[in-house]
Amino acid sequence: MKKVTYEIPAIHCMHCTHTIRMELEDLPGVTSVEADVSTKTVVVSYEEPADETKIEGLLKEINYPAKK
Ligand SMILES: [Cu+2]
Repeated sequence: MKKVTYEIPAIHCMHCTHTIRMELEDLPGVTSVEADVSTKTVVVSYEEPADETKIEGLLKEINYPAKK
């Protein structure tokens, strides 16, 4: 299992982290998502078939583009 941390400047409240968590957890292979409002970071644990390209693509699609 792999783990990646993203900085997401667009996070500003619990609603944002909730949306991000729901969307990422729907991505096949994503096993856990920890989103933190105060640090604007999201830690994603994943395995195949998920990969960083798919995770980053999804974040961009839902308007929370990641800075790594
Ligand atoms: Cu928000």
